[in-house]
Amino acid sequence: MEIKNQYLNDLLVKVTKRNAGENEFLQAVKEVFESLVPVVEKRPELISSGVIERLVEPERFIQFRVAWTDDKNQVQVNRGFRVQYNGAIGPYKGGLRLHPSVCSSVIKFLGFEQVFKNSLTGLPMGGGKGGSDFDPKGKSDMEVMRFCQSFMTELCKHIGPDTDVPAGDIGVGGREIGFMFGQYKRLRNEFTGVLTGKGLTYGGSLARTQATGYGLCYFVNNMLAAKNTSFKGKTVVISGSGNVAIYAAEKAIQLGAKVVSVSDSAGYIYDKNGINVGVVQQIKEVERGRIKEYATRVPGSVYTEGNGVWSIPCDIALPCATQNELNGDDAALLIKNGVKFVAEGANMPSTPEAVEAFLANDVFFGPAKAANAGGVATSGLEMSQNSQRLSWTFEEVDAKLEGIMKAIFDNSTKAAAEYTNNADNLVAGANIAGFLKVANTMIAQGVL
Ligand code: NDP
Ligand code: 2IT
Repeated sequence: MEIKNQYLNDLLVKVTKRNAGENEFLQAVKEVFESLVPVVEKRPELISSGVIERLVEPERFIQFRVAWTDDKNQVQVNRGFRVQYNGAIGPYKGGLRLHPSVCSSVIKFLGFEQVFKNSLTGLPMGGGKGGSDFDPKGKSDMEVMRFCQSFMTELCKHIGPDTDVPAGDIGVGGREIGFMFGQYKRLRNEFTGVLTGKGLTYGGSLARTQATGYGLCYFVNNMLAAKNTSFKGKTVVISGSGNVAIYAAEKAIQLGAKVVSVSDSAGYIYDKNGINVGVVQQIKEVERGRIKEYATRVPGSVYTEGNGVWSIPCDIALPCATQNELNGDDAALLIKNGVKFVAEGANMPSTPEAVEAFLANDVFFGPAKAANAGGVATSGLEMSQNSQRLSWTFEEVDAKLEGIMKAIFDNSTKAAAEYTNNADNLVAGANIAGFLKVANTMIAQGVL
């Protein structure tokens, strides 16, 4: 489908040629361009300043070899990445992903989206992302440590507390951040807040572990309130069983909902009595096992192989695993089964066909850039605490997070109403609100 603006359409053709085959990246760019149609029509100076041409080209893209030795003394080689996508409004900021599917397209789509997401948080953070095709599954702690040390030995040349501050993402949690922080400190002889998601004894923030999942539910709470309802008594389907899924489930339950599913890349659990988050945490956070185990421990729950989690009837669906995990057919099934709210904990989990189906069928849809921004926002709060050499209480951080999610919802709604006459179009609203702050700043700073 063509974009209904000649300039944006021509630019997309150029971007498609220049980034041939990078499908995830092109998918993310196209979605933003569709949202920007009314913006460039209203503000032609955005075209003459070349700000959109500049935004689709990362400021810096670093790729490097990561060699490490496994437990059998065999040398292994992985590919490492860091994209410093846009630094207009603050130091580059964004997670590191360790997953076999990581490639330049995945890193660039994540970095591109991070620019708008970080802008929406209201905090001074540019956008970046990184990672490697290293697969942590089945690796020993010492193998993970040797990989992380080798990865940081190169990455440390490019990052710093005022330059670029990485954090976690898929496959990167407290263990990996600890190994990377230790290696950075050793190589630079410097104790600084160069990473977020750190342990509490060396500069980590309370509530960062919970922040993405909790933030997602705070965002959904605003969506529900706008429709005069709440989480109370609602049935929630969640995909994934990692960091985001676990704390989304915990908060949804606290707010009165029944969460009936979790999943991993092998299959999903349906628990009609409501998911027991403690059991999921034991399997995933402590044992690093497979979600299939849940069914052997919780009577009445059922495990099914494959990606059928979206066939479970629900009021609210929260995709919290990975990109393109919810396609047009899944969306049609959710709609048929009565879903009313969908919000993205993962980055770009819904395909364009799925998003289109939700918007066309009156499903209130919270896009990733807005709905999962609580994680990076709390990383921003961790950076502030590190700068002050102070730590705030859990309650202080959690209250700030809730306030930030409300502001993101309000700003996205306002931009949607102003540019599309439909305050519920949060896809357009989040893209436009996130974009305008970065674009205006880039224009103010000159041609760079
Ligand atoms: P985790 O590594 O903690 O968990 C990832 C979960 O997603 C696991 O259950 C994993 O299953 C599943 N998953 C990963 N890849 C696939 C795949 N290809 N197909 C099916 N399932 C898959 O990661 P997070 O919870 O941190 O991240 C989940 C999503 O949330 C990602 O999209 C991430 O970018 C996004 N996000 C994360 C933030 C954070 O602060 N951590 C902040 C904002 C967004 P399996 O174990 O089988 O691989
Ligand atoms: O996608 C994301 O926003 C993250 N993985 C969190 C990034 C961060 O810097 O906390």
